[in-house]
Amino acid sequence: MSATITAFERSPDGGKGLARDMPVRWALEEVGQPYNVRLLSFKALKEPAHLALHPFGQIPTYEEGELAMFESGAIVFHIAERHAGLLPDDANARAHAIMWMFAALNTVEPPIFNLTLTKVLEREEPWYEQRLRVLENNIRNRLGALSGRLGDANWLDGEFSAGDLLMVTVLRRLKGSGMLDEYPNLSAYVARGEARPAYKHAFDAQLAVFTATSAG
Ligand code: GTB
Repeated sequence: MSATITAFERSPDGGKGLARDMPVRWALEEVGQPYNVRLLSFKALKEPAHLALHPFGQIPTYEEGELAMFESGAIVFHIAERHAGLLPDDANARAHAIMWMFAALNTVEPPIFNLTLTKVLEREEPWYEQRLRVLENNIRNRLGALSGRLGDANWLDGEFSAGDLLMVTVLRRLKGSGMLDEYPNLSAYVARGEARPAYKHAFDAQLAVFTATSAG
């Protein structure tokens, strides 16, 4: 039975693939699993039917038979555990891939997310520019360390894994900021992720939702 995920009926990013259904779609494409998508309005996110699946009233969710889940990282992990292609068989290599999944979401994403929040919510504050510099510095600290670790490797730890999938997803949020361009190996890493056929299928699928809903 194909899984069903939820996504925005009309994503605020205009189809740039920044909403969190994107890593779930990408993971499903990587492991060759078909899926259905239930599109939700912002209003529907906070209605009882969806809150029963997701206590915080967000996307994405994942339903597969009796199983219902929320949290994109946990969903990607579940997909990676159930199907070959996103986690190595070797126990230590697998542990490393899982470590990179957490590093992406717990260590690299928070400073990037903070910058996004500040740009949206604190633009009018007198200390805005100062805060921006601090947040950008925090991000550069993470990017510098990540860049150093990646070096000239294609992926973070051997073969492409769910760790790379989430790291590329997180780094994509910096596109347009210019910061990623300061680290050519990270820019190339993101480009390698985006060049994967599974990524392209996932990206096109989420873009098609936006194109269809904005046409009418
Ligand atoms: N930790 C959760 C996860 O990883 O699944 C976070 C889920 C989450 O943040 N969902 C957001 C949501 O449903 C959408 S992805 N928000 C609606 C709400 O809270 O009411 C976050 C997001 C939204 C929009 C853009 N964008 O426009 O660029 C990017 C990312």
